[in-house]
Amino acid sequence: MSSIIDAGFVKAFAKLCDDAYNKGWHERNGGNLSYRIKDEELKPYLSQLSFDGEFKPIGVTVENLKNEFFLVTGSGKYFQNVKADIENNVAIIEIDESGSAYRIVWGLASGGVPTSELPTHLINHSIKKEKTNGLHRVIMHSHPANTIALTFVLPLDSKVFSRELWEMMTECPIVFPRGVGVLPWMVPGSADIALKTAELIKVHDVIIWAHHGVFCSGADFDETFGLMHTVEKAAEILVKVLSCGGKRQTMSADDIGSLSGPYKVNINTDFLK
Ligand code: 2HA
Ligand code: ZN
Repeated sequence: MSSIIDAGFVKAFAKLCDDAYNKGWHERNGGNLSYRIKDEELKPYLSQLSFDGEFKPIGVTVENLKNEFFLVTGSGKYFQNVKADIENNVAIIEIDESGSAYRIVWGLASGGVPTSELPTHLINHSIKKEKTNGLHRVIMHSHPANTIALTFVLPLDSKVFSRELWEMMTECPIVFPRGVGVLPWMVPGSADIALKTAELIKVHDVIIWAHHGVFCSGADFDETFGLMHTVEKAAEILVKVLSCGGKRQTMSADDIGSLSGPYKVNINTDFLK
């Protein structure tokens, strides 16, 4: 039987870590990634998991995630190392029957615990599972430089950020039609950042944490990486535009709104006023 290391979802997880590291979004142990594994993906490998570990409290209750399995990066682990040594840098965790505790069933072979942002990831998975009827499975947190830079110069307002990023590239309103949510600086890994992010993720797929990074949700690895990439590229264009003395012309609110029909997306009209 083949090793779980060769499973398609494990390889895709490692590829995302490697690609995101190569983009420069994951210095040192920065960022974290989680994936809600499909039953049929895990089934062939159940005999390679170990179910004798103790359940530990998550710190929050995520009822609709009970008995689910997640592949998650380890706390203090580097994205840079995931591809070469997946077994020591990531873990598969199982959520218990109550949705309030987890245990490691595979990975972190030489010790360790899941990402410090685990409660944030799980609360937000819970909301996205409900809001997308189970479609969204990936949550990614990165430290992309241009998006972070903008949190020092733009007002920390979801509408302002959404409009500025949408205007930078015609694809943007199509790729993130609900816009981005923006939060002020908060302590990473805290209950407060988890709950405030959860409020915004009901509406948006992308949340910008001021002076820290980006938190985003998507259906699969390609889509989630692509979302992070699109946001960060728009931010890079805006940094260049501001460095060149600012906009001389741009897309109007009407231009942006006119993309909804042909591209069959529902662009957030609250942000077009
Ligand atoms: O180091 O990025 O937000 C992991 C993080 C915490
Ligand atoms: Zn971070």
